[in-house]
Amino acid sequence: MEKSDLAGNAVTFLHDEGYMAAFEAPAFTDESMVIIGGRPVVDLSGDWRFAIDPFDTGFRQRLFAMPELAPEDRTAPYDWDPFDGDTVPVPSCWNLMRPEWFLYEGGAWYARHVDDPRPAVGRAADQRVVLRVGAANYCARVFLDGVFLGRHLGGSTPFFVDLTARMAGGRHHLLIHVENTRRPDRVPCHHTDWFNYGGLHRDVSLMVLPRDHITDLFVRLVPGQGVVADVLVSDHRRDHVRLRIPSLSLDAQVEVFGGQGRAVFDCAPELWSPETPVLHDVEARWGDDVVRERIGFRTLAVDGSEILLNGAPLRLKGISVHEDDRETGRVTSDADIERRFRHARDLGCNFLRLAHYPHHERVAELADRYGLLLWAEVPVYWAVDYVDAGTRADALNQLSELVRRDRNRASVLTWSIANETPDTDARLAFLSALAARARLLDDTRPLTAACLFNQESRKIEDRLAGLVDIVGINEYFGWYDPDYADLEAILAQYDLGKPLVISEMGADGVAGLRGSAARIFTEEHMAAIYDRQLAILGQAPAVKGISPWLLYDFRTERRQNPYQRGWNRKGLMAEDKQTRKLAFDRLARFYRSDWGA
Ligand code: GCB
Repeated sequence: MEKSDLAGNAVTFLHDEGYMAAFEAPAFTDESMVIIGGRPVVDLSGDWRFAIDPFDTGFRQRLFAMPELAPEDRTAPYDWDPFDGDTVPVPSCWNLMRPEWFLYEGGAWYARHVDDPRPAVGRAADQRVVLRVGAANYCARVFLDGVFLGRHLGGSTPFFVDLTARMAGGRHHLLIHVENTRRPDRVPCHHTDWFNYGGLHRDVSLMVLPRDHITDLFVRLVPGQGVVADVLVSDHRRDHVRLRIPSLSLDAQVEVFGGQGRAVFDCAPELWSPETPVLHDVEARWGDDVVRERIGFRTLAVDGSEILLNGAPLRLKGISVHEDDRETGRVTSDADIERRFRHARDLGCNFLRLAHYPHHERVAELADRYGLLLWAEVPVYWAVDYVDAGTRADALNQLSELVRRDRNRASVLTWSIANETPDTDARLAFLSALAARARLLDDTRPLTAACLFNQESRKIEDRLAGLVDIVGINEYFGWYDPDYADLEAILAQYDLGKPLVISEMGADGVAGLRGSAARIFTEEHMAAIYDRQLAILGQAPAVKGISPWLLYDFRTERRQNPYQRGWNRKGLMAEDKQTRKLAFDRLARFYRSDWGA
């Protein structure tokens, strides 16, 4: 019978189905986040050793703890060697690395050596080493030198692991187990309409920090107060952080005590807007540590049914986007993001809905620079388990990580807490907690969600609308729902007294499939739906924004008819991100009409 000495229990590991119990805690959460703030990082991108592990053999047999040996020096049999084998680049999605991994759902091991990045001499003892993983879908477990350090849940937000205690000079072995199993108690749950890419799909890096360092900085303009700065630091003693904003001639000391401090400065910075995306250099300095941010100051408010940016009513000319690429999956780049922005601009957009999970942090950084507004979202989508306490904690944490990561970005207009979720008491309690968390972490932005409308009464009766400031609805009249009269009725009866955004509308159309507008999946049919939709939406005073579904065709396992073949075809452009469908120009024309003026 098979044996494993590493497993510590010889043959019994074969009979132990509780083998994961030791790997569920501690959890890496938003509490361990550290703002990068322009500090240098050691980039761990590049080739890592990689092995899929569908049966969790690495855990069952504790192969993660194998000592490093050359293959010819090993004497005991083993099923996987963390020091040997295939490599894949990080970041990447394993699905696109090998055809046989395309639909792989389960666990996989990433491994590499890392050198202690602190200088060998001098003040190294005073410095901390923190691992930052940009995103790993969905659950990541981190091991250093064969020792389990903790796990993170959530596939689209960064997490941080303090390695200091285990990294005393020299070379170490870093292992990250990533697992993308869809489960009903996860966020999103096991059923979505986007591809379940697995892996370390964003950058992994090491940060070296002084022992005393700034962990967070949140600087924004608050109407009636001025510039408000919140600083979090790693120590609880009473001290001062120096804050400088040269463009405002501001050079001040912010008192910190108990790990935090707040200061309010009565000043009137030049304002950020999509037309004038002015950014200000902000610097916080505490002892040896310096954090630098570029921040746009603007005010946002919801007044009745208007969204006000710097006091002026705003009309959101938007487009929805997934973070998806034919070649790289969820892995994105500045070039990819900038191409997305160019196409949005070609449409005449000032707004992007980043569906349905937090996109790469570079999106908001670049949107700040280019002057685009963003809807940022967490994947509370469809049938999440609204009862399970662990699921709620996971959703709250993903929201916290998103808000804390991006709240300094002027481009982020609104946090979206849910998409098309059922109106139950459990869901309402779950989303009330999320709304409260978002408001606690950020006092400057309206909240939104894609709410449901009642098909019979043709009204938005979803109780979620009461929790948010901007009401979103996804509607597919002309496509899933036949009767445009229902859309007209929903708009005519809208009386919630809050801005209404059509967060999705659209239709599938196969690029190059031309024919009668009566035939579904043709470009003509898709364009005809846009024409009718835009004619109706353009007449509805309640509608303050539109973000049709969506810019590019995207991969999704559940769409398998001959027109789709694994792709959602509602893109205004094909998945090559070049070919425009007829509907592209229809939307571009609409955004340049009186409605968009
Ligand atoms: C929706 C969902 C979106 C889907 C889309 C569709 O309502 O929010 O995730 O991809 O419809 O294409 O059906």
